[in-house]
Amino acid sequence: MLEFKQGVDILSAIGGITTIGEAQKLFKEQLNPEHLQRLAAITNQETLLKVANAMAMCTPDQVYIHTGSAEDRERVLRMSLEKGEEQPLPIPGHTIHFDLPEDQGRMVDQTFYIANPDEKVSSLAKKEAREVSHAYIKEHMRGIMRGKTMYVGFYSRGPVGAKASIPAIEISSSTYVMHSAELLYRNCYADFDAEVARRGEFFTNIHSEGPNRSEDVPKARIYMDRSWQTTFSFFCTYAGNTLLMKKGNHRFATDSAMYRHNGQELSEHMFITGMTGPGGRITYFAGAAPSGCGKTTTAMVGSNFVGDDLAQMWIEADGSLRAVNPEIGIFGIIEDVNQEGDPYLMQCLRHPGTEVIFSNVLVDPQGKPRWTGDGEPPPEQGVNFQGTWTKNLTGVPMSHPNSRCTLMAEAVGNHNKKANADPSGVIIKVITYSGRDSNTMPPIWVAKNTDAGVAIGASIVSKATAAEIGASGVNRQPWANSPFVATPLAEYLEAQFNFYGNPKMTLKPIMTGLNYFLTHEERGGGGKGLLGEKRDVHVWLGWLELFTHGDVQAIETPMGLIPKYEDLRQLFTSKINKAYPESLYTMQFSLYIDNIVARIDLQEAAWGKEPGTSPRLFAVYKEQKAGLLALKAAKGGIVAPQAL
Ligand code: SPV
Ligand code: MN
Repeated sequence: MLEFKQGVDILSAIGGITTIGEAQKLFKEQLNPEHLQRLAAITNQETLLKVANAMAMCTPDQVYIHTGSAEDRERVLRMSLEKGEEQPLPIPGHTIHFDLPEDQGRMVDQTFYIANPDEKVSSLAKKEAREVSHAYIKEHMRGIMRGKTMYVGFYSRGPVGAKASIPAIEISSSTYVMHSAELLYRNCYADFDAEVARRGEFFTNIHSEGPNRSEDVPKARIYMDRSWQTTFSFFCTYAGNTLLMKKGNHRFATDSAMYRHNGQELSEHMFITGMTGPGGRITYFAGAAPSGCGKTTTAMVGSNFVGDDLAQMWIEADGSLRAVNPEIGIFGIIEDVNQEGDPYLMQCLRHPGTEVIFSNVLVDPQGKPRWTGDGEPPPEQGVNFQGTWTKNLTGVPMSHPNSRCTLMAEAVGNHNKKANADPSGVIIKVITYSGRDSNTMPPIWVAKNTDAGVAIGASIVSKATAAEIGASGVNRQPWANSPFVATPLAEYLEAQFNFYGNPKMTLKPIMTGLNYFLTHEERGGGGKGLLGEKRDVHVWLGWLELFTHGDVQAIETPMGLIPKYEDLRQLFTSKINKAYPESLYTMQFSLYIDNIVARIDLQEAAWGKEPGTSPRLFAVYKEQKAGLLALKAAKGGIVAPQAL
């Protein structure tokens, strides 16, 4: 259980400002008249105290209130180029930013939840006692912005006025971080007060890169003070560690859903995208996948792409499941993005017309950004996050596997800007969960009921990802959200059952598993590597679109419903003009019963160690396992879909 506003408020304890009078005095002393006037538009006292205490703690030379205007955006970009946090590239509006070599992904080992005594956190997360964090932040963040400008922006995580949108303050001395914030989030300077009043909460984020030296990275920390909904981040620049409106606040949004709106809201690590079906209907999907498992690619396959990373969901009065995207931009992994798989994104990355920040890619001598899997022959040489790179450096990739591109979603050809701006959200009819699994689950399966759907989310496993420093092996990744769930997993599981099982949700989505990573080697194929390719996703999503409207039927199996061959064959032809032999279907959709049972056993054992896990989850596993074992007794260890 998390208690809000409990324990020492570290920010105000270090800043020392407790009254609005003291805050106003500080603003008058330190802000120039223009920025003082800008700040006067914000009247919420708690907000002003956060800003004042951040100033008092970090002691910047100047304070810049970012209103989100075109002039402010240009100014921050110019500052970024002057400081060297970004460098211009030949295509107008394109820049390159390098993070330090030690700061190329989320620093899991240096990321902590600040905890009060007796506060339990997830078995997959790290916590630190409040007084320890307090002392560390005091030691390193006091005066950290001396000689620098502090930028302060007021944002909304979601369309202004949407039920599940939450306002947030971003404070940083990094122009790269503020530039990214403007591409990824809605500046809501003018609406901030009203939004805080409507939602009854807001998040605060304070970051400084400090001197930006490799030698300081071991001292870097990413702290989430959940009780006070405030993040502290220092000695790093990688956006996953610094732009804490993204994953830092996603963690707080998860807390808000769990402890303030349990059974009514969920905050998920999910894309949102719409697929066009017969008659031009648009069906919206929300899908979870661990970092680096094709989430952005899946989202982009939609005809009406909304978001690629996060979803704020709630149950609307009409009984539907609604979702908004807290973001307006993409901070996407760029490796393997190429013309064939990602034509919309490539248009933005290779042609003028879009503001793009490339990070940690290679820049060739002509100034062209290059990355592994971009579909062109590698250059002879260039400069990357480690310095000079040449083609004959064996075993050293030209770009970091977690290199990224940052751009506004509206630049992408299939983005539905209107849907992403609508405070009513979109109605979600399909929920998908994916992992990275070479041998067990088929490309698609549909849960028979919502409890079985919750179990699919609870059971995601994935190979390690480049987005996390030091990660290796195969990890459990419940809902692909576990890196961002602070709360004990059993409590989070309960919130999932409460949400999808809520009788108020009368228009329930179908809940499905997706797996793009089956290999020839594991499924008895004659070839090498993956059984499918990126564009097959059009078919998988297309089938789900039809199924949710009752336009195709499915085959029942003990672990859920799977498609019929003929329906898929037709979709392969109509959607991507590709032959789909029945032998491939059989390899993809046969039940490898021992593998599936082993997967269930692994999940049962892992969840069995989480105190208080709902018996509803074990009931699903038990029923599936019994069904699978009976099927094995009747038909053998590998059961082809045609035999069902
Ligand atoms: C992810 O890794 O899931 C991302 C990028 O979306 S980060 O901001 O690093 O979390
Ligand atoms: Mn993500």
